[in-house]
Amino acid sequence: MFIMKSQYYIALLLLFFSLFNVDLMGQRSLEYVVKKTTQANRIRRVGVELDAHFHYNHVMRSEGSHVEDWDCILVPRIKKMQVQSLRVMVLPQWYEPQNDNTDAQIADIGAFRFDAPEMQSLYPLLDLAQQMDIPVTIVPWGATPKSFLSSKEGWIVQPENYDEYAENISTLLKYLIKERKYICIDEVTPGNEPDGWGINPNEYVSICKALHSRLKKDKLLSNVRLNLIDNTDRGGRFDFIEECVNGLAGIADLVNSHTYIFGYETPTIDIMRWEKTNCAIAAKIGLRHCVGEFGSNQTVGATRQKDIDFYRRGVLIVRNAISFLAAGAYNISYWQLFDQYYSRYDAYPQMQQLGMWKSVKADYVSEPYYDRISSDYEVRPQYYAYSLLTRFIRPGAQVYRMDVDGDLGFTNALCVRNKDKSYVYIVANQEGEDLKVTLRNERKSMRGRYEKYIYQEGCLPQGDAMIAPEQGEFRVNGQISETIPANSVVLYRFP
Ligand SMILES: [Ca+2]
Ligand SMILES: [Ca+2]
Repeated sequence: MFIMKSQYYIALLLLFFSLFNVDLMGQRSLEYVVKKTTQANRIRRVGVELDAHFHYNHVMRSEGSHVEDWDCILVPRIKKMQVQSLRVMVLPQWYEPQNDNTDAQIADIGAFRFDAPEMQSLYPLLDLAQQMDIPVTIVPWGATPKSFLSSKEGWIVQPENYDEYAENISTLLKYLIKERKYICIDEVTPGNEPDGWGINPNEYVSICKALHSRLKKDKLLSNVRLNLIDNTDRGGRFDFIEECVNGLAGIADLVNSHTYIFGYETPTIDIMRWEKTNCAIAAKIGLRHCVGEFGSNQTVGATRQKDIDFYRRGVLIVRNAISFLAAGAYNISYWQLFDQYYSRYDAYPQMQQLGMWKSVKADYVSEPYYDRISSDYEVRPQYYAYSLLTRFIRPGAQVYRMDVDGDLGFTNALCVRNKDKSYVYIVANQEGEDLKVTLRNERKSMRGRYEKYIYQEGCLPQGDAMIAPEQGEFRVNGQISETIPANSVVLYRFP
C-alpha cells in the first residue's frame, strides 16, 4: 500500500515537473531549439527614431544643451551603438509655409524655404547618416492645420488636398536627393499614424496613390521606397491596416505599424501573435511588415512612459524586439534615440522623454529624481540593452525563431545568422526568477569559441560604454545549457 502510494506521488511529481518545465531543484527550465524545418526570416535593420529638432528647437528651448554636444556626445554614441537605420520626422510647413503657387502639378522651387531654421536641424542629421551609411526613412508627419494642405484644426492633421501634399513631399525629396545628393534617403512615409487623424482607409490610400504618381512623375521612385500605413496598434485591432493594404498593392514597397500595448504582464506569445498577424496581412499583397515605432505600454500621453528609467525596461524592449523579429518583422525601429524638445515653445511636460539617454541635467530640475542624475545626457539602462541588438544583429541578417516545448511565458530567444557568418543567440528572461536554459540548433550545431554578453542589474557599464564580453574562455560542443538570471538578457556570439 505504502509503495503504491509513493509511486503515485512520484508519478504526480514528475507530471508536475514536465507540465511546468521545472527540474528537481524547482528551477524552471526551457529548451529553445532552431528546428531543422524552421525557415529563416531575412531582416533589414535594427533602427531608431531620431527626429531633427536638436540644432534648432532643442538647443533654443533646453536649459543647457549646445550645438557642439551633437558632435561631442550624440554622434559618438550613434557610432558606438552601430545604429542601422533612422526614422526621421519632417513637417511640411518648415519648407513650404505658404503654397508655392496655385498649381499642384508644377513646383516653384524658389518659393520653397529649404533654408528655413528647422531645416538647419535636418541637414546635420542627414550628413551624419550619409557619412555613416545609415539609411533614412523620411516621415512628413501630416498636413499643417488651417493651411493650403488642410482646413482642419489641430497639431498635425489629415491632408485634404492630396495633390498639394504629394507635391510638398516630392519636392522635398527631390531637393534632398537630387540637389543635396543625400543618397542615405531610402524610404518615405507620408504621414505618422494616419489612423489617429480619423481618416478612413480609402482616403489614406488616395493620399498614397497621389504621392506614388507624383514621385513617378518626378522620377524619384527608383530612389525611395514607400513605407506605408504606419498605423497605431489600435489597442490590438487590425482593421485599419487590413482595409488599407488591399488598395496599396503596387503602390507600397513595405508596410509598418507602431505599438505601445506590450508590457511586463504581456505573455510573449501575445507579442508574437500580434506581429505574425501584421506579417500575414502584409503578405496578402506580397510585402513585408515592419515595426516602425515601439516602446512599453506604460504610456502617459505621447511623451512619457512610467518605466523609462527602470533597469527592467531594457529586458522588456529586447523581449519585444526579438519577438517581433522571430514573428517575421522585416525592420524594427525604437521610439526614440534621446530626449529632446520638439518645439522651442514647448512646456516641460511636452518634452519627449522616451530616449536611450536624457538631455542635459538642468532640463529635469523639476523632477524628484533630479539630484540622482549623475551627468548631462545620462544614459538609461535600456541604452545598453538595445545596443546589444544594434551591435550584434546586423543588416541583412537571417533570423530564426526558437521553439520551446511548453510555455514561453515572459521569455524569448532568437537565433541570428549574420552576413559575416557569425551566429548570435539572444535570450531575454523577463520572468522574476532564474531560468535553466538550453539552446540548440538543429540546422547548425554550436561549436567552438564564443563570446558572452550579459545585461544584468548591478553589472552595467559606466557612462556610455558598451557592455563588454564576459571575461574568460567560452567553448561549446553541441549545445549551450546554463542558468539565465532572473530579469536579464544574455547574448552569445559565435564569430
Ligand atoms: Ca504647393
Ligand atoms: Ca505648386
